[in-house]
Amino acid sequence: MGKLKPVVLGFLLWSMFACSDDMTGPEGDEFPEKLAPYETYYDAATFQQRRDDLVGSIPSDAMAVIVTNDTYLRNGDVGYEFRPASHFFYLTGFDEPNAVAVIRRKSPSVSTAELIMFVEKREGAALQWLGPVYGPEGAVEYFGADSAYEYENFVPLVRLYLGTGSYQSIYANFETNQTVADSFYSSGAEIPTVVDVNGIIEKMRVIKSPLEIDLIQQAVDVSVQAFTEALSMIEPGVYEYEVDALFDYILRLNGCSRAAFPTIVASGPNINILHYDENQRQMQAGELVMIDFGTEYGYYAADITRTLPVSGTFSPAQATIYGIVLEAYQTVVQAAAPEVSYYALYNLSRDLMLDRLLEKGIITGNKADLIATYSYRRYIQAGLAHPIGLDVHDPFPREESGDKILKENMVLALEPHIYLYEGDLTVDQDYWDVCARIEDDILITAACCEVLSAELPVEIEAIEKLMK
Ligand SMILES: [Mn+2]
Repeated sequence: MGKLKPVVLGFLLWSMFACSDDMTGPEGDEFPEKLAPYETYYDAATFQQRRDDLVGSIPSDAMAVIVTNDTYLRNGDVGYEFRPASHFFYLTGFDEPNAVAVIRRKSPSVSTAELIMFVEKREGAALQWLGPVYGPEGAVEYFGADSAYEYENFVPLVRLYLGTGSYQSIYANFETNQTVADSFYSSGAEIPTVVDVNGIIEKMRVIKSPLEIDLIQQAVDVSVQAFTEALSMIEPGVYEYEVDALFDYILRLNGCSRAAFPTIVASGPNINILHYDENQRQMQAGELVMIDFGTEYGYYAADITRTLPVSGTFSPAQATIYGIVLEAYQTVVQAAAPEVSYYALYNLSRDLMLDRLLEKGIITGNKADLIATYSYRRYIQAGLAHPIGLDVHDPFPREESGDKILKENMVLALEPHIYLYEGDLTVDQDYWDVCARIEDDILITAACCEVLSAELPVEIEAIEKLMK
C-alpha cells in the first residue's frame, strides 16, 4: 500500500528536535521553539477572512469570545486525547488546549477583525516534561493574532474591555468549555448580554473552500485505501477488531492522527445497531458485515460505509436488499445538484426503496399509509445525507424557511439504507436481519455532483471480485 502525503509537516519538523543528544535536557532559551503550524494547509489570509466575516455578522458594539475544548482526565492522571473544538479551529487554525480567542472589530467603523489570543505558555519543568507550545509569541507570529497573552490573563483583560462600556453584547460558545465559562461568569465584571454564536459560525462553515475540499479529498483517499485493504482481508473467522486495527494502521501510516469517529465494524446481528462500535465479534460465513469508517486529515473528516458479504458472495436475499439500496444511491447521485433540496432527495430515495420492497413482496402494506404514519421508518431509520467537514456531522445550513437547499461546494455524506429486523412480522422472514447501507462522500459542483470516494467500488460484482 502506498503512503500518501503526511499532513502535519510542521509537527514532524519540531518533533525531530525532541531527540536531543544533550543528556541533561534543554533548558530555557536552549529549547527549540515549536515551528510553524500545519505548513501544508495553514493559510493566514483564509483564517483572517473568516474572522472578518464573523465580525461582519455581529453588531458593531459586540465582541466574540470563542473558546476551544478543555482537557479531561480519563482515569488516574491519564487524559483523554485532545482535539480542538471545530468552531475555534475554523476561526484561528490554532490547535492547542487552554486557549481563548477574542475577536472584535479593529474599530467600530470597520469590519476588519482584530484577534486577541489567550494561550498556554510553558517554561521550566513544564517545558521539559511536556514539550514546547506556540505560546503568546507563536500566536502572533504564526496565527495572525494582533496581540496574545498567557491564558491566565483572559479574565482580567476581558474585564478591562468590558469596563470601557463599548460592548453591549458578547457572542460566545461558552458551552464548549465550562472552565472558561466559570471563570468568565465569576470574574466580577459587569456581564453584558451573552449571545450564542454557534449558528453564525455554522452558517459560515457550510460552503467549503478549495483548500477544505482538498483536505476532505485527502481524508477520503486514505479511507478508500483502508477499505480497499479490508475488502481483501474479510472472510469467515476474522474478528471485527482486526478490520478496526487495519484502519487505524493505514490512517496513521498516512500521517493522520485519528479516525473522524469511532469505527463501526458490525457483523451478523450487530448490523442492526446503528452506531455499534464494540468491534469484538468473530465474523461467520454467510453473514453481512457493515463497515462505517472515515479518517480525519488535517482535522477534516471522511465518512464512508460499505456492506459486505463475509463469505465474499452476497446471498440472493442480501443481493436483493443491497441492490435496492444501490439503486436509491445511484438515483440520488444523479439528482444531487445546486438548488435541489435535501428533502426532495430524501423523498426520492425513500419512495424508490418502498416501491421496490413492496413490488418484491418483501414488506407488506400500502406505500401512502407507510409514509403518512411514518411506519416506513422501521426500515429506513436515519436521514439520507449530512454535510461533512471539520465535523463528521457538519452543520446543515439553517434557512429561514427551514429548507435544506444544496449549494455548490457543499460536501455531503450520502447514506441510503434499509434495515429489516428479525421478528418483524411486516417483513418476509427470508429477509429478517438483512440490512444494507452504502455511504459515499459527494461534492456539489456547479451543475451536479462529484463522488469523492468513487474509487471504492459500490457495485455487487466489483465488490465480490475484490473480495476474492
Ligand atoms: Mn454518515
